[in-house]
Amino acid sequence: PQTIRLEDYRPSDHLIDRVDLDLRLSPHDTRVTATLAIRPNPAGEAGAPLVLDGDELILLGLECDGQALPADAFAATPSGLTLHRPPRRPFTLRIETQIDPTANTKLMGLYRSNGVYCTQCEADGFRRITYFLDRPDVLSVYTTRIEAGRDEAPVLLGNGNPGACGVIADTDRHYAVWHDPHPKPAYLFALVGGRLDRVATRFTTMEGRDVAVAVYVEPGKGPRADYALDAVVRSMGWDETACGRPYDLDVFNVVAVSDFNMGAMENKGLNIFNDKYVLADPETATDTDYANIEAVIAHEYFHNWSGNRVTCRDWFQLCLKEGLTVFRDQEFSSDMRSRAVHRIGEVRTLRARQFSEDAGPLAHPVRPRAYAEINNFYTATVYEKGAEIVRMIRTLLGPAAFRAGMDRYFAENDGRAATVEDFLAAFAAESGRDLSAFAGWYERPGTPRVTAAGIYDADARRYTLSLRQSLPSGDGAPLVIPVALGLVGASGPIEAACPRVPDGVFVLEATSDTLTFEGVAEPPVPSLFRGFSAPVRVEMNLGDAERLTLLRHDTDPFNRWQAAQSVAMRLILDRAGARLVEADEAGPAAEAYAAALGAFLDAEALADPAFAALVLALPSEGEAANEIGRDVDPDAVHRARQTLRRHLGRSLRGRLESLREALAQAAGAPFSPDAASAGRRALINTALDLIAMADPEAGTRAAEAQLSAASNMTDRLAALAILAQIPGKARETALAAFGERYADEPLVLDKWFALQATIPEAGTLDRIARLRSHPAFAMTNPNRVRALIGSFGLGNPTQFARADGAGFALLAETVEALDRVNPQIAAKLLTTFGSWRMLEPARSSKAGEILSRMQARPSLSRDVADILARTLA
Ligand code: HT7
Ligand code: ZN
Repeated sequence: PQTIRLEDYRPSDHLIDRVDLDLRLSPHDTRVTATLAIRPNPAGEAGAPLVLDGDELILLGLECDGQALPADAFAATPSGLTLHRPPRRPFTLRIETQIDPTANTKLMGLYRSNGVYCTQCEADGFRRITYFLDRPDVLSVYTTRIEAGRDEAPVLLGNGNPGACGVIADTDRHYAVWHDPHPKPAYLFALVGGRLDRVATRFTTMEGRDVAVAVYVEPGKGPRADYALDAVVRSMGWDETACGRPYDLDVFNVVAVSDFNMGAMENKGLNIFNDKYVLADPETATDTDYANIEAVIAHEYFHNWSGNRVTCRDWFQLCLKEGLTVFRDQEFSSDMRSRAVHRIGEVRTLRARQFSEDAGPLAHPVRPRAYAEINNFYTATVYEKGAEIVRMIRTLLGPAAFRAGMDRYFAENDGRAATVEDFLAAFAAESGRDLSAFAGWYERPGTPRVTAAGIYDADARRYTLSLRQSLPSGDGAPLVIPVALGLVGASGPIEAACPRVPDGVFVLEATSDTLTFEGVAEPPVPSLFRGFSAPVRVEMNLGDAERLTLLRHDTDPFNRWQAAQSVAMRLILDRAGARLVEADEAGPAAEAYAAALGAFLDAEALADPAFAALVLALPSEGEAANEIGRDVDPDAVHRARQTLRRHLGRSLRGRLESLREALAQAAGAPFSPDAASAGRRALINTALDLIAMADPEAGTRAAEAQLSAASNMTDRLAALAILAQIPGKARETALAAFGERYADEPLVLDKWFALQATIPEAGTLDRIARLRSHPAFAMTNPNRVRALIGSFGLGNPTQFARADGAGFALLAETVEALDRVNPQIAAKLLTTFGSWRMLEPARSSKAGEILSRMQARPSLSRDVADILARTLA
């Protein structure tokens, strides 16, 4: 496939100022008439042909300034329309195309989800609706007329503000016109038509604009949209008060559909969502679902400024909108919930998804320099590491200069398609800082490593800390790394002087540097990268006792949690490395760790249950594998982690049982999804999980009791997850009952599929084979595929990477079958092979064989071929 390179960027030779669309919706034969006001771009090449993008289009008609074009004036194929000699002045092109939304299983362009017409145009789906300059630096004002059967699609929605609407005389059809005054790239175009229920409210902006806010969902699901609607209103308020960004249309609509490739889409004034990120009630949604809904609703809404008002010049700049908007939604969620707890969650996600991506064959810079298929670059690196870069800018500049830089960025680039350079220039101008060395974060793939070493001179009361940075790619200038740090002693934080650490932040700009702290009265433990101030791996030779000092006394909650994680990680790695068997004793280091956790729980668990639940949770098997880095035996990692869990459960059992009792009383009724209540449930369920590890019989009884008494999905699913880990009749009975109870609840069935796919037992492969034939399983529904097969690849390391290769084979078969239906989701599934080279030789050679066999198959999609080529490179 053709490679597109950043260095080849050229402005478009033509611009399209206005787009008038007329769409006559019909299940198999939708007619689209696009009237485009085109003019030569002064910044492009004069007299160049007009080359419009298309994808699987049928051209029915073409006129230029009202005249049919002679056959030799143009060339049309399903994938493009070229006018060889377009007028060298403004002109109007009228194009009629025919499309089949029902046959569109790729879910890009116009398609039908459960009978609802909807669109997905980012990154390049608009060209599946009409021929167009489908690139983000061509901005146009759109007017859209949508026509459909009144019965089939009583609700017709478009971008912008509503205009005329009415019935079409003597027919069963009606129409609605929408006008969006804000120029936008084609990827932000959207329409929806269908039978939908509406929940609505109003919001008055800081500028006094009265906005009608609505959420549309499938009939009967209205009550499940209340939480999302409330999240929209809170997002609108937050963007005003925290960032000074008001909304700019008279309506803001959100629509939830069941078949959707990603989480949601920020189309101007008409956000389209995966059901999963809208629908919630206590019976069907977990606390995590509620938190995700809040975050994704906010994310898409915040794009209205970071992405829509200021868009991207080209797709290499994707992080400009995605990294920034993730940062903005993280800040929002931190303000709505516990900042410390949220930060820990962000970092767990980053490490699980982005660090592993950065360590494998799919590693790429936050701003890639080349791509074959842009849909494969909606990655954790662009999103999550992109957000960390924005966070580092704030840490370096401080909140005031950061806010001024953001304001300047929005003001200078409003209505423009911008670049990363425009973004950095705004902060440089406001702060007076040269950010050119910092820009390396956008260009260099791989997770930097910072190695620290300290020497304490008791006589001089001096502590010397040296820091050294290195990147996997080795060569190149050092990065600019903000290191938030402090010192902690046996009895609490240590105040010590170091002028190079103003406001607790040192900026590491050289490959190595040394800091000297004076007036240090006792041996300190350094608390480095507080709040995870940079996306790096930190290496320091600290003993468990020193780390547990941080757990006890650090003022930074993130590093308190990190300290417990580091001790647990070392215990897991030591066991996995020695390939100890399960029966082996946990050992004195594990005893000390459990004792420290016990003391921590006694002192703090009831005051902050959410934080306590995180401190109790061990690093995942995936994280441990990443830490090992080579020759990984997933079975050894699994056994090591299980042994530590069992040991914790046994050591802390009494405390965990008392905590469950105390918290259950505090939890009370009715259910509320707020962060404090969710935190109590998190600790109750973490405690039960450890108790069940220590005593599976007692755990089974308690989980069964919780399952039948639970008033909400969080507690019910947690109990089921615990039962699912314990082989036997109780598990099978519980799984069957749950499946029956929620047979008509697709989002709950997804949880049920996912839970079974992640059982770490040999029988899981057969179980998945059975579930693939379950009537509710469908390749056409991305959520279902992600639930069953994606969860298997990502969340079941011992079975996915089975020594006999059967797990890899199952994944590969699914990718091949899915590639014919939805290549984008197939390619995403294939990324689960990203860590294959890290496995021990027998397993990695099995994976390599299966991947090579797939590569030899004819007619792979560009999406899958691209991931395969990079995974095998
Ligand atoms: N900006 C949106 C990206 C997106 C997308 C990309 C490719 C294919 C399908 C898609 N659906 C949504 C989502 C976001 O990050 O806000
Ligand atoms: Zn986004």
